[in-house]
Amino acid sequence: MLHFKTIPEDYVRKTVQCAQVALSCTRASHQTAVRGANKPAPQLAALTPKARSFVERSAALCQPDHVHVCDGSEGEASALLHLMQQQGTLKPLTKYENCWLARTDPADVARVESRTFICSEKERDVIPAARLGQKSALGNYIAPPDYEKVVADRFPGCMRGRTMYVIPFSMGPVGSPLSKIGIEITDSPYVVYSMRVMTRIGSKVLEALRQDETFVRCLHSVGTGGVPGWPCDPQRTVILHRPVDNEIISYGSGYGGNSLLGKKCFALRLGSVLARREGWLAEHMLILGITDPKGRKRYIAAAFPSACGKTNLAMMTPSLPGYKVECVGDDIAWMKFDSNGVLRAINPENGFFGVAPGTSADTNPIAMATVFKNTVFTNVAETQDGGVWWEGMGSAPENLTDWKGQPWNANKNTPAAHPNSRFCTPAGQCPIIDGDWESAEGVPISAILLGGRRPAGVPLIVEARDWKHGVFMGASMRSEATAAAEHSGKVVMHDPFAMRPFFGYNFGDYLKHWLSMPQPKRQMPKIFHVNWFRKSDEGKFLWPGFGENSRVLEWVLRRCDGETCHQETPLGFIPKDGELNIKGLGDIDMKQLFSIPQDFWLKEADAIEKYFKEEVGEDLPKEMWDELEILRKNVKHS
Ligand code: OXD
Ligand code: MN
Repeated sequence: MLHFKTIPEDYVRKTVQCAQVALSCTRASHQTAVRGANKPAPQLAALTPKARSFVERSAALCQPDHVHVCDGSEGEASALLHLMQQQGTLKPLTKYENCWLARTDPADVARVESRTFICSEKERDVIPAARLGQKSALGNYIAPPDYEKVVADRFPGCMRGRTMYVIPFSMGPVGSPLSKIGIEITDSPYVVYSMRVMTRIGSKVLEALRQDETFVRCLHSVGTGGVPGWPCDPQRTVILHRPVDNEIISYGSGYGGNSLLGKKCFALRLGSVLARREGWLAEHMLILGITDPKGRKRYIAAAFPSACGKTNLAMMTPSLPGYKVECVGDDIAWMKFDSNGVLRAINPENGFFGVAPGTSADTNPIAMATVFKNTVFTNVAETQDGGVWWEGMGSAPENLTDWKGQPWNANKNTPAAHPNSRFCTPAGQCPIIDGDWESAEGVPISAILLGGRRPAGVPLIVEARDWKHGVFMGASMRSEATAAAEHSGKVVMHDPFAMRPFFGYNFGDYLKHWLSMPQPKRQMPKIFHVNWFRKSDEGKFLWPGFGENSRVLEWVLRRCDGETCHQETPLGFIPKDGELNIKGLGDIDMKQLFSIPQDFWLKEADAIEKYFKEEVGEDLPKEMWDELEILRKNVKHS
């Protein structure tokens, strides 16, 4: 809980009762109204008592000049855009409709995992037994007194001279039984505008709050420092989560993953805790619908680490004739078994915060058809005619301005767009958005894919023998590091369930939660591990990927239908010879693509054992040790 004991009461009254707040640039829609001492400003009167108390305490702590409760209207959005242009945060991209370019401080470009903490009374609530008191690869723990201190060192008075925005937001369609509500308080108009894209915000959420007062408290400040137009405090950035109090506090960064608190902080870290408590799953997964040539539609959820192609798969244009893919979400899935035993998923988000580099008319034509209106681009390169460019989009136009605002010199070997540059775009304008993407009950999931970037040793697709084996596949996932966080180099990292940066609680308990899912009368989705990224000894990709991945999905669907198009291997089931449709693909080295090198897999089993022992220890469910032994035995006898 936030304690604001040192802030004088009359300050709260002054700020909150008298400062009906205003986007300083608009007069018409947001006039400052000075009210009588006992009357709350109308905006604050719209808040439920708990929400109001959160706002009042935050105002007392941060001491903003104004408080503005966001209504989510178009007028408010235009006022924010106007303000951000004045402040130098955004510039219009005149080539497109309602598109904007933001350049961050070069020190504020990615999620900061090393400064992201989960707070709980007991360290073991957060960190598996093997790493208690030490650095853990599966999350950072912060004790309650340290948490309080971090807040006390950063927040008092941090919004002086600024407006404090109050954003009521819903993760998931407003009113769905699977959705949850949060209130983010921030001093960043960029965050407000982006939250408006990425979540559902405003009056309709306040209305829903009146039915059920529960919400997650999210407090964010960009802090002081940074460059003109992009205030931030990279040296002192910190992202805190306190699940027991439904609280998230973030300081010092405006970058999406650290500041749009509905996304990673709420939907995954706090979400995973809520999901465990309430018996559902909050996962780092895309959701797609796929219709086969017979017109049967199924939904698939898929977990890949950041920047491994989730958006591409979610918006895939299938190369196989007669197939159609539709997108429900590209990053996060909240899934719950319904009363008929069907696993139902919603995308809690309302937009795509996608990695721009690598997105092109070849790799993701649907994303290209989505992002050139109503979008905020961050840290991409700018073309002379008011457009954008990034590596992988096609050949570079003349006279580019790079992501730092400098003329780009192709010979200098620095990227024009930052590798983690992003588009933030409304999901509803995706041309293949699924008809049921906002369905209150969620879409039924038939299969779950897990995967990562594995240049060596790991076959294109392997089906888990059963749920337990699938959980082991998730627990032992590894992938090459990408630019989405502050890691460097191409090191292959363990990233269980693609959730490594996003666990809200002890990973051993997370696995137990997954293992508890099968119950009588539940229809368990099949689980598969995929790897689009295997390379030949010469360093060439063995599989074309992108739209051709529909061939792999076709096999997945056939397996879901119970076809015996599989064969057993030491790792699980792979397509029987001739059963993966590669017609028309030319030269595909299926032998290498599906080979299971014994020495590689014995080493992999050792690496998994080391990881389990050193990172999890006695919190690892016994079932995982059993599965590891099965793997090792199978590989030895292969
Ligand atoms: C993301 C990430 O932004 O995973 O989705 O980093
Ligand atoms: Mn992600």
